Amino acid sequence: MIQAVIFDLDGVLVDTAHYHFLAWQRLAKELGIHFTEQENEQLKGVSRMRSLEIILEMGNLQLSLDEMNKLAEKKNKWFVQYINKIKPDEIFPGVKELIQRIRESKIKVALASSSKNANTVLDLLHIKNIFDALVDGTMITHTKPDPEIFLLAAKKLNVLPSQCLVYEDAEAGVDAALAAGMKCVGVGSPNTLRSAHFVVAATPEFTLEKIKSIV
Ligand code: B16
Ligand code: MG
Repeated sequence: MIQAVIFDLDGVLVDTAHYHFLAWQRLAKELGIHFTEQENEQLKGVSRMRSLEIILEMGNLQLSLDEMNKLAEKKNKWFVQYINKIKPDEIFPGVKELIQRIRESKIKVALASSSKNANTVLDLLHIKNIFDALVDGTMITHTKPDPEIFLLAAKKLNVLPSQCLVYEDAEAGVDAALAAGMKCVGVGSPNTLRSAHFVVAATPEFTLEKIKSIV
């Protein structure tokens, strides 16, 4: 029986994944590297630095750590500019209601995002207080696909990993949930998320009734 549900943020609760893409694409363009939305799938869920490494590898570029830090900072500045315009109604339709129904049925709810900007996004969406626990990129050493982030969320909720269900839009996130020994709902395309236990096109499609039917 599922005792806790853990939500990823970018791409599961709100479309910040698109803003990450726009900021990385802008940086890639400056560096003369061609970078498509398809290639962006590899960046979802992984850390800022790892994302930059992947883009530099695509362009066969080798830079010093100092130069890389400056580029990562630049991308983050753009990303923060984009997300500062987020309004509370940008939360995906039906998501808030789903979280409320889960909580009413006494199942715990946590947020686990690799992003160091997760707190800002939660504030802008006015949803910080609907979670029993929060874990973000500032609290972990190893980013997804490492299971650390989800194991920490389970620990904070005081539940066993096997009693948790994770909602994830990233391949790296699905791998992290499975490595943590949790059940996983992939939100997005069955092609990219084929290792998840279930795949839906949008977060609320995996309803409370479906959560309760997991044995
Ligand atoms: P930041 P999630 C992840 O958030 C994003 O999917 C990923 O694209 C991003 O690189 C990562 O956060 C770090 O974000 O640069 O804001 O610290 O999907 O785990 O909620
Ligand atoms: Mg995500």
